[in-house]
Amino acid sequence: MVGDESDPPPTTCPECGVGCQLTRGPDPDRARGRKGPANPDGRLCRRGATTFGRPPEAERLRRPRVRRDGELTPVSWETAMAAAAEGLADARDATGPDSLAFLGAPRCTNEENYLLQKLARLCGTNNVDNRARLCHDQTARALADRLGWPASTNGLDGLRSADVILVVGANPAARQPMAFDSFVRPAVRDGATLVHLDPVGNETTRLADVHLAPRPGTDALLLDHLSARVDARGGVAESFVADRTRDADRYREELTALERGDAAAVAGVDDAAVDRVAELLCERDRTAAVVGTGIDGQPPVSAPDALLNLLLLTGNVGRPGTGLYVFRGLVNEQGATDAGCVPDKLPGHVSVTDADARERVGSVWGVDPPKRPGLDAKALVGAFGDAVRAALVVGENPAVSKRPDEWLDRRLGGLDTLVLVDAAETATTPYADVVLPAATGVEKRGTVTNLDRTVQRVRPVRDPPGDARPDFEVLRELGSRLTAPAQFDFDGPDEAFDELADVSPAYAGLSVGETKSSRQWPGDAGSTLYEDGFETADGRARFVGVQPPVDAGDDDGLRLVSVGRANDDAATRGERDRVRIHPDDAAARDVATGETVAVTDGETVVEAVAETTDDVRRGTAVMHAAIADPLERRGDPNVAVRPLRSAPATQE
Ligand SMILES: Nc1nc2c(c(=O)[nH]1)N[C@H]1C(S)=C(S)[C@@H](COP(=O)(O)OP(=O)(O)OC[C@H]3O[C@@H](n4cnc5c(=O)[nH]c(N)nc54)[C@H](O)[C@@H]3O)O[C@H]1N2
Ligand SMILES: Nc1nc2c(c(=O)[nH]1)N[C@H]1C(S)=C(S)[C@@H](COP(=O)(O)OP(=O)(O)OC[C@H]3O[C@@H](n4cnc5c(=O)[nH]c(N)nc54)[C@H](O)[C@@H]3O)O[C@H]1N2
Ligand code: SF4
Ligand SMILES: [Mo]
Repeated sequence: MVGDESDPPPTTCPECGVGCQLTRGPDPDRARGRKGPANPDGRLCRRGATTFGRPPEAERLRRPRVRRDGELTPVSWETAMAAAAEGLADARDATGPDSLAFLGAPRCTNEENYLLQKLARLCGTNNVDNRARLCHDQTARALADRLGWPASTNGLDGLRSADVILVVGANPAARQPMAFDSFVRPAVRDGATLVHLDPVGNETTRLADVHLAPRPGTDALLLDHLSARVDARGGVAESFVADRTRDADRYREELTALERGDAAAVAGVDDAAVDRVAELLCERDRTAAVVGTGIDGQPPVSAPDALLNLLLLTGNVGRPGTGLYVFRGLVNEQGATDAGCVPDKLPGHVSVTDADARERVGSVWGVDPPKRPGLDAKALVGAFGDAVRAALVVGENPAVSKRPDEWLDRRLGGLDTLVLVDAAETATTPYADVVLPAATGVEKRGTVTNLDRTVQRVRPVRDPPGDARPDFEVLRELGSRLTAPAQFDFDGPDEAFDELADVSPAYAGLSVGETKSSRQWPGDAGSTLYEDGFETADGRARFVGVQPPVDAGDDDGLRLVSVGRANDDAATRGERDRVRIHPDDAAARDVATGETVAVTDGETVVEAVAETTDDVRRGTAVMHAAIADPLERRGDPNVAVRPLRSAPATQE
């Protein structure tokens, strides 16, 4: 790391998955950037620079509390830990280990995540997950199943040498600003072409040469269509496809059956623009793709699989300047899954159903982990009060949800014991039986893994308020109270990291010492994965078939697109309050910019300020997740937008 000797040592920004380096500066409220692999210029985005104020001082938890006579009452740590352990143990003893749920931790370190899943598994259950993971689940599964690892294939610096950067369902210019500014922007300045594939134009589109705005949910079709156009133009990387992939013939046959006009019409895009992108993919040597939350979760189709087909077909995997980047959200979303906070995966992404893997982990843990996969985060909350009787929730706020309030109230209220470890008071706190105050990412020690697999140090740059403690200490203590104490007898995070590296094939060979500078997993692969072969049984990457046709939706209504994250405390008021629609759709509904409108799915009504803009494709209504959530509950993507004018006093 670079910097003055007098500077406090750098830590990793806890605000997003980019993993910029920062430290304390002269102004206690402002973080100062330090050069790191993700922010080589040493700059920070606004969110990173203001991290010390998040969560706000006034909302921080300072004392452990236990519910007594209905009230959360301040108690000593000893009393709180005893109550937490007792509640979890009671449920396990009465209704079995699978009546426990362990949730959260992408805001926590690798070591904390390792302890959380070890605690779950030594308690006898694989019910451990976090919901942030689910936002990128299809992408991660496509990567793991077909290439080997559920992670970005290349390092961020690889984007600098891309000729085409295809951003799909993401807004990195606003959501991962330093990754965008440090790698995408300079690449474009040096001649790379940015293609944005998103129904909504956003900050990222401003730098794009081509914007394809498909109907929401039609990405798989559009991407298959692109592959068909590439194939028709003779742009297939034939020797790569022959030597390094399989099932290409079947896929290419299916592509020829795609009706060109139909595909473009269903996706609602201009076929000439599709041809332009196909031409770019054929003519330029290196294409890299960046994906966000918008491409994921479009069942029954898997858009990430279609994107991976396109990259494989054009030979754009396994070389610098190519590949698929998962632009994850929370600081340690990647690390949480690497460490095994996944209901069907042990540390290092090995399946819980793999007997050899269980035995290998069991030889370190003294007892084999359970073999039956657990429930995912969504299913676990859905089982609260039924099959699940007690939950340990570490840095997650399940009360903010797309589910109806009454449903949530019943679920969260239905647990016998809810133990919450959080840095701040949240909407979930009122349901808790035990609340434990946590130190945040700038107040603790360990490592986190960013969105390009770089493992970096977290160091305390200030003290936690009141009696708040690092999650590591809480989990270590719970582990020794609930399971074999020797299994949680870690001196500190470094020892836990060593054990993680020991049991995890992803982190094998990594030492804590190396993370002082920063190292990418796995092993010696360096920043570009799969240069010599894929991590699959036969070393080849598989094509998957063309996806079934999609229902493009109802053209009468507007299709709701939500952007951002409900829990984003930094979203500006303007961003949160708006519904953005195309001027034609506004005119058809007699809606003007700036006026208050009702957005409704027929049941729920949300008021918003209309903004008309041709950034938004016709037939869509774009809202921030903070206000769109209630509309997403029924799973009906169509909404109506109508003026909410109070009738004027004198009407003609
Ligand atoms: N400032 C700030 N930055 C953040 C966060 C924050 O709260 N504040 N949160 C972090 C977190 S946790 C996350 S997960 C990331 C999120 O990062 P992103 O996923 O980049 O966030 P969004 O802005 O919601 O972008 C999603 C995009 O998908 C598009 N989309 C929606 N439906 C479809 C579709 O069917 N097809 C296609 N192609 N696109 C579609 C939307 O129009 C939108 O532009 O941001 C991280 N960064
Ligand atoms: N309905 C709905 N659901 C969503 C989303 C949505 O927009 N709407 N967004 C999805 C996305 S993209 C994401 S990432 C998830 C986010 O969902 P959550 O992870 O639930 O959300 P956050 O509010 O970001 O973080 C949860 C808590 O972590 C605490 N925290 C911060 N640092 C630490 C720490 O070091 N230790 C501990 N113990 N706690 C800490 C914060 O105080 C905060 O209360 O939700 C997903 N689910
Ligand atoms: S881009 Fe992400 S990691 Fe970097 S400073 Fe901004 S919030 Fe922090
Ligand atoms: Mo996220």
